[in-house]
Amino acid sequence: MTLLAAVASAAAAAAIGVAAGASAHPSRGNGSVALRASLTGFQEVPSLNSPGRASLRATMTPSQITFTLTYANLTAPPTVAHIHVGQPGVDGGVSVFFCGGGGKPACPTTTSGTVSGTIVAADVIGPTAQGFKAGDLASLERAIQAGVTYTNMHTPTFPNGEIRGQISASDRHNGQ
Ligand SMILES: [Cu+2]
Repeated sequence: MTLLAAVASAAAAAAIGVAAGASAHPSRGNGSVALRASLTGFQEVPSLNSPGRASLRATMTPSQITFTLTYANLTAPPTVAHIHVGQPGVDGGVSVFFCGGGGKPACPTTTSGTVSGTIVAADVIGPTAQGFKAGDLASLERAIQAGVTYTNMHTPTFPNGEIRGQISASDRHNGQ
């Protein structure tokens, strides 16, 4: 390779690098947002006395939410775990399921366990009564960013929800 060819090659590589960078999300690294929630009975509406606890850890990008929900000491195996749209202290409608409905697998049959998976636009069912259309992941993600979504887990003991936690979002380049 001549010197000129080497210079041209390096310039081409640099141009490709710039193009690749430009195609990513401009100001937020890879565009991922770390989500967290800590679920307790006290955060249910009204507050409940449950020994159950859970921790949600998730990573949100414009196209999907990957999640791990780790829970312990529920009074019975969970029937459903999902995300609702609602501000703290208010019950809202369901948007997407982690388990027990909405096309997701059944929840574990144990009172302590882990549920993990990925949510995409097709998993979003609403809540239509609150103006969230089925399949509209972008609107759900805006609600999550605004702090007006929560996760809860239901059991036969507490069919309206045994433990609940508001979801908080923080922008991180590595998603953790
Ligand atoms: Cu619920």
